[in-house]
Amino acid sequence: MIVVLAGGTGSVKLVRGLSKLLEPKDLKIIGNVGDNFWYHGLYICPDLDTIMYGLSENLDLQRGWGVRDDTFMFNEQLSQLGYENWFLLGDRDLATHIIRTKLLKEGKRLDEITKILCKKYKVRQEILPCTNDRLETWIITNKGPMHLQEFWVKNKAKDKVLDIIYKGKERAKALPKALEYIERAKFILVCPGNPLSSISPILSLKKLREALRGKRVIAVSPIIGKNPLSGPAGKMMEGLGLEVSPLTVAKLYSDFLEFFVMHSSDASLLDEVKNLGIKPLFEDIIIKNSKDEVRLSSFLLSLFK
Ligand code: FO1
Repeated sequence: MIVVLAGGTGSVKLVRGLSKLLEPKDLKIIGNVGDNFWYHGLYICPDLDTIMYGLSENLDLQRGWGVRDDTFMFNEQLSQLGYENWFLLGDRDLATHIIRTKLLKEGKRLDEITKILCKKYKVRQEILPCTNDRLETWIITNKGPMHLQEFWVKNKAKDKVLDIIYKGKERAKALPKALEYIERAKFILVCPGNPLSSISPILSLKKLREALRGKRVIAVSPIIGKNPLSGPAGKMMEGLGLEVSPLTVAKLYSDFLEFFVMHSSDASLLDEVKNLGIKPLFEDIIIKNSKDEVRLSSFLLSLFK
């Protein structure tokens, strides 16, 4: 059984690849909740939904989020009525948020709700939120603190990043089942998500990070050279005074990482990564289509045969 730590729109590609090579019971996904937020009275869980839609062939693969072939009448109507509409909720996608919010208001936990939604969407793999507690990624900028979605979607990442905090991390408890699966896993894969906003919220859960130490953990770099594969990782790293490089990611994960897969063009980092006590590997990590999803997934699986 393999556990995947997933966050952001890049993670779903590897999860989809692995799902084609493994029995559903052998693939457990622990999802980021740091970018969950309340919007117009609805509780939105973008990373959990992206995986759920990706595994049920409902994902809009072009955007990397939301439901394919969706329409945006609800959004247009909000705008016509003079309400904010900076976060696009597609008409089909809306059903997921309404059901989730209704179940939350009935007192169900986020892991229970995720299970119910996955069953409705006929997802056979288990998707777990990393915690049921409040854990939010906030960006401290020159314009003040703001939720990740406000920084990224509303303000288009134009503000200067001064710091990143994971609100609630001291009190949030890692989902016991997530810890159990990490313990039992043959290996744990850290997806090529933004290390600061998609993966670190998961790692900010003390027991979860501790559980990874001593386990076989492999990560795929979300950066090639100086360029993040997607999203605002570069801007965030620069804001925190970190070099935008796969090496920085290796350092961030160095207390638990066994293997780090980088793009073949980053081979010059071999010694520096080795010096961190991590085994460097070089591969074509660019995923352009479903063939690449399976190619990179089989490479990862072959390492633990
Ligand atoms: N990203 C955007 O850039 N603009 C949007 O309007 C937007 C809406 C949206 C709705 C549902 C959903 O599940 C994701 C959505 N995303 C949108 C993606 C999301 O903001 C981020 O890319 C993730 O949170 C990062 O993991």
